[in-house]
Amino acid sequence: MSKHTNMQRDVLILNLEEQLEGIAKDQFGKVLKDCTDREAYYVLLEMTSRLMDVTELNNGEKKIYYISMEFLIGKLLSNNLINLRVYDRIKDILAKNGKDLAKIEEYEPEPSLGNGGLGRLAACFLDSIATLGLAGEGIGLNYHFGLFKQVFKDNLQVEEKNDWIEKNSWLEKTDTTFDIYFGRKKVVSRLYNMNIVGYRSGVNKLRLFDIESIDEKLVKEGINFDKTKTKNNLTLFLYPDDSDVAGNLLRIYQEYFLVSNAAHLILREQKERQYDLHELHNHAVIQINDTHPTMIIPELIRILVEEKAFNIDEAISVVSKTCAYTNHTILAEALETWPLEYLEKVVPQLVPYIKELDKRVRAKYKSSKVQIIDKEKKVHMAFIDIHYGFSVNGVAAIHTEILKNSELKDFYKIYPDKFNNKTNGITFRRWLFSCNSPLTDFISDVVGDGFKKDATKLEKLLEYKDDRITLEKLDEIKMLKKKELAEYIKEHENIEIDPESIYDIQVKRLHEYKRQQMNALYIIHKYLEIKGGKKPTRPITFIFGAKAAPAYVIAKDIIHLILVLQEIINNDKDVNKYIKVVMAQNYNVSYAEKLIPACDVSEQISLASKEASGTGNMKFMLNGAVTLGTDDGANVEIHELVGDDNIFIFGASADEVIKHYKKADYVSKDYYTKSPVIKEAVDFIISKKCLKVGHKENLERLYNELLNKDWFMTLLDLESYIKKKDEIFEAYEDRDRWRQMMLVNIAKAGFFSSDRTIEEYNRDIWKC
Ligand code: 7GP
Repeated sequence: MSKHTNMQRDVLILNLEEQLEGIAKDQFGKVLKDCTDREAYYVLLEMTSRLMDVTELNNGEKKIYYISMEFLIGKLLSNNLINLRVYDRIKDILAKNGKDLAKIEEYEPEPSLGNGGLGRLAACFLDSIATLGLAGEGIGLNYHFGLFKQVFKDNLQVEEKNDWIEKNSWLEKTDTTFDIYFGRKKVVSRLYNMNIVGYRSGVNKLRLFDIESIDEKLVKEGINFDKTKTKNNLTLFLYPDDSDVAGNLLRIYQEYFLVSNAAHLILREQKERQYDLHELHNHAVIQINDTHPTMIIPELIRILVEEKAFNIDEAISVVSKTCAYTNHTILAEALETWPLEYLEKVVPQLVPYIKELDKRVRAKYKSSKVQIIDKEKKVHMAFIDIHYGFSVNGVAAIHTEILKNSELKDFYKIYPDKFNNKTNGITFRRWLFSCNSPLTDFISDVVGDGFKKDATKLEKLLEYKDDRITLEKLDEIKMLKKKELAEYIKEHENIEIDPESIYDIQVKRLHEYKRQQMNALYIIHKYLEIKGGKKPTRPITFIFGAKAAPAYVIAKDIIHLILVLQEIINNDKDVNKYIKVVMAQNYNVSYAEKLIPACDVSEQISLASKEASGTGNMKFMLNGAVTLGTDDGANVEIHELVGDDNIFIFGASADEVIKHYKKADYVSKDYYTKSPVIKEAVDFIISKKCLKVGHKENLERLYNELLNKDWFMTLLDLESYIKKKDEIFEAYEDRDRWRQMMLVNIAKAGFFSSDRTIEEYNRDIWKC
């Protein structure tokens, strides 16, 4: 079989041009040259799918099942071409036919099957698992409209559905269907597959489950739909608005639908391979991506007991040896706890098993802090994972330490050996080779292309730290990418930006702890300085990209403030020569691929202790941006790697912040009253100027929030942020020094390859 597939593959690759012409003729009755870009996209889609179909499947005695409610995979065409090693040839053939791959790619719809970090990490992991030749699958849901599409109207975020599924796509409909029961209510699922091809390696599958009875017409306006019609709405959207009970229940329906399908699939595969289910842990390892898929634990136990004649002790034992849990956040509100009564409503068949798991914990441990079901009858999903999984990992060194020493301290005491750290990583195929080919090619010219398989080889660049030609070339590539971005922003946002200005970029989900509001306050400060006659040495372009959860009111108010500043500043002739503001609309993976290579200053300014890791920080560094950040998440490790001279760190430490929370002694108003600089910036939010273009309700709410609550301590760090930010902009003027910083950041980014992360998962947890 394998020799056969290899041969088929070689034949296809040898005749790429002929193949493409053949497909163009079949599908559109034209030669490739005459196809529109959209048609060319479908031709490439077919060609690439054929190539993947004849690439060998990764195989192994033990398989990894990475279960996640989110896989933020992004567009796939370029990435697949790179991993199949035909990218350059395809580009050449297209060029010969007067076509540009970048333009063709614009026609590929972006699947939006994730919110942010957690979902994008899952996608990077699938790429690395396949690349390392490990047999592993992602299991998730096929949301028809994914996460919403963001548009700005009247300086406010409006949510629309993102209709990403086309007739021809990477999705492959399979014959696999399962009956999934919610109590006595049944829905029929269907499995769709996507191929995930590794770099110079084999293929794995992403399994996406859908319901057969979906009704897209349920969506009325924007993203509003009847949340109670579960038989028809289960896979319409990712994360329904969970601000009401119906939203919460739907979320539980989705979670159970995911894990029950996963359990059926895994057990069916064990049977096909004729493995003894008592040995499940030797043939399968299930990585639970945050708490959302936690119900896989009681669900597997239930099936083993009710359908496979296990006794309960055996079932619990084997499942506990198979499941491992990753924690991605310490924000209390993000650690899921479901009212038992909700679970009783949605999945009554699981409740006796959850109660049994709880009973066993109670019999062993007296402390109320480790009980699965608490006094208010809420089920702590993470606690199920920790008690009944064999591994618990955080996603950056400092995050894992915080879990061990404060957030999950009581569990660490019981199970010290379960806890381990796996610092996140990113796939360099997407975040360097594909999004920044000029930089990739240049690095290959300088140090050879060994870094493409072993990212730590990037360190060889350090030998060129004082080489003027290398440094100038790096700068030239940055300028090229900045110009490309300026064109894109002109086209998509209708804002003109100056490639000679410093690009200061903050892109990530909108959340108070990430502190986009602090960045906005700096911009206000700068604006007022310029108005007062103090001009920056060089123009600065402040760029944001962020979606706010539809029900997260203050996050939407922060977007509003940024859009208001964009309008005021960009239209003010005295100021817009020096600063501009861009709030990118509908920030997603494709937009990130354009923004990141063009960035000078990477904003990573979360309140220390709150950002579990961050992965954008790694992408920026890899593309030669310099970080302005707090000692939080993976910034700490970036700081250690590049040293004090190549990063700009400010603000309170994680320890200080944790102490403030413990003592409850942070009062934002004190900072406001004491500092004229802070007061002036905060007051501007409700100034006449802002109220003229913005909405009173939103701006006043945000102002009051900052003054009277400020749970994520914006004002605590604002002064040191302003100081450091002025410093980094000044540092940019020492062009030689800045170029060296760029080089050091790129050279030290190798550690953050997700191939390294996955090797560690495999070495310590999966053992495949
Ligand atoms: C994110 C974390 O906020 C981010 O710091 C981390 O880099 C990323 O996961 C990957 O580990 N968390 C989420 O995106 C999320 O949804 C809630 O967490 C459970």
